[in-house]
Amino acid sequence: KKRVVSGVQPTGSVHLGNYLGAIKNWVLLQDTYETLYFIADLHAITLPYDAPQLAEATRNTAAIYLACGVDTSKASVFVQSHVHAHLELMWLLCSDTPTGWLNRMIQFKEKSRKAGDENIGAALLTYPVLMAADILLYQSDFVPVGEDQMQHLELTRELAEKMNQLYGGRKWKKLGGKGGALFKVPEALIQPAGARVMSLTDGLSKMSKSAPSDMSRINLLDPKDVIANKIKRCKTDSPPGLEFDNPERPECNNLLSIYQLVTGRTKEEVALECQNMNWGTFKIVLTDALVNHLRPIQNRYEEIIADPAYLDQILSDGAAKAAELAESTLTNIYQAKGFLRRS
Ligand code: AQP
Repeated sequence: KKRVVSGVQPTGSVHLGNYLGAIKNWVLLQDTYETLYFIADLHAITLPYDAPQLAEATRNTAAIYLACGVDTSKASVFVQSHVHAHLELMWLLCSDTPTGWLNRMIQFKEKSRKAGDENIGAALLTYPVLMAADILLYQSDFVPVGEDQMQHLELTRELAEKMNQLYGGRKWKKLGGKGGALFKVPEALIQPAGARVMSLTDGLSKMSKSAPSDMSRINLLDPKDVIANKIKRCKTDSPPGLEFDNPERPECNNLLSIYQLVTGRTKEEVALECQNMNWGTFKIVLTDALVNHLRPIQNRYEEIIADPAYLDQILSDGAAKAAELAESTLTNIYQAKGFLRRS
């Protein structure tokens, strides 16, 4: 089976964008691919964060994966920091990553501008190298990525090629290795259309954990009345009827897309159903659809979080499995970079 690796950061609460853009697709992928889904806690510390909350947020995010349907009989679920190989490989990759590549990253430029100079740790700059390590460590074939992560995946691919060229093949063989490529060059697994969920208060920005207003997102664990209130107050417009794909009506397109994704209907069906609806009616329909879709997830989440021993076991099994898969890549890269072998 081809291998897929992905993760979500335990920063803030998981929202509808993370779910529709990532976790919901993971559940489909686990039937076809060998899948590894991690909670990206090491990535979560690249911007100022709240240390006393990190452990709990990590557990909660793991529980959300399971509640959304990630099945540990098919997928490995683990905490990134529990598999030390991620950090080791990152350092080994860092020495061959030109800082110019990192300075070019749009996300680095944007996040550092927002955070202010004094808050930018070196980890924000090296974040894409850790992401490359997450992927290359497992010789992943595919990485499900949204548009926002395409540039980082491209850097991962360039880095894999560079490492293969610098240290792989005959050079590796001379050092006692098997030769050939050290790293598989991963491909992007393009997300299904419509999976970019936009903010409820601005149809041109993506729904995001770090947006200051909670009114801009639906969190997966929001209770019914909170969802109803957020939808009631979300940004709309005045033209009659509702339609997809009108660039003048980004909020309308976003809310219809959300409706389509949570009801599982086709775009044509939704377009037909909503073409003559007014906002008042649609908001009630959308709220019901969201509440109904999220209720079973929220119920499962409550069961999982109430049983810490079960969750601990899953995370421990997942980390053991991942560490085993990671070991051979790590051994190979230490050897190819000329390190003295541990006896
Ligand atoms: N709005 C979104 N629509 C679709 N997919 C989204 N993702 C995030 N926002 C949307 C996808 O969720 C996965 C995990 O994201 P992450 O936790 O690594 O961080 P992120 O991409 O930075 O997500 P956030 O929630 O928006 O956090 P901040 O506010 O920190 O930027 C990824 O697959 C991502 O594509």
